[in-house]
Amino acid sequence: MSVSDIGSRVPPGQRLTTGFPVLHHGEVPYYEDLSRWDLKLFGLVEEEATIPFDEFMSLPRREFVNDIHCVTTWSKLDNVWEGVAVSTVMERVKLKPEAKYVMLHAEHGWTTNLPLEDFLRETSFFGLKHNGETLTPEHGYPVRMVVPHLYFWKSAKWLRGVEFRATDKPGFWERNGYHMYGDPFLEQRYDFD
Ligand SMILES: Nc1nc2c(c(=O)[nH]1)N[C@H]1C(S)=C(S)[C@@H](COP(=O)(O)O)O[C@H]1N2
Ligand SMILES: [Mo]
Repeated sequence: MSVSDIGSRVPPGQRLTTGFPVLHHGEVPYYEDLSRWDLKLFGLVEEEATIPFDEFMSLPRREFVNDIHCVTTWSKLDNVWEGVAVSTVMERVKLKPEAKYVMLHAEHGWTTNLPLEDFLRETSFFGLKHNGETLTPEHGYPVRMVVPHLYFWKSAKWLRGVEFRATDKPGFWERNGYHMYGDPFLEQRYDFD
């Protein structure tokens, strides 16, 4: 790959890292009993669904390759993930027509918001492995959302719920000054950007 190709993949104000920094608010959850883990699909759906851990682990998986961009200015190219496609999980629910936004709910009540169409994009997925290794607790084990076309804070670690909503509502960082959408190529870092 030429240097100019790499240049077009790195959004303004970002620099490359080959490491995998760990960033979050609050405590890393260490699960002792995953039989109590589940993923809830709720809100504007005909019937809410709960997917228990064993069932989620047996869903068909795919490889996804992407670049990730953290609002704190690091970008990491060529990540290889194993994950479950959003379309696979969405087979469990039927959306009501009013559903236009998604709130992702993580452990400890952490949340982040995004438009439904960005959640449904073919490049968004439920991540289980990164570069060949099962996610570490620090990076979101057992399941994290990955939405690579938005700043990485939208990629909720320790995901436990997906809520379908008619209206947008700020999640944790969005209430604390971050942008409601967060396109890295438009440098939508803070709410005034
Ligand atoms: N549950 C949860 N998910 C989260 C966060 C968090 O605080 N809690 N932080 C976000 C932020 S700000 C970033 S940059 C990425 C960092 O992911 P990483 O630690 O795997 O690099 O996770 C995102 N997902
Ligand atoms: Mo972040």
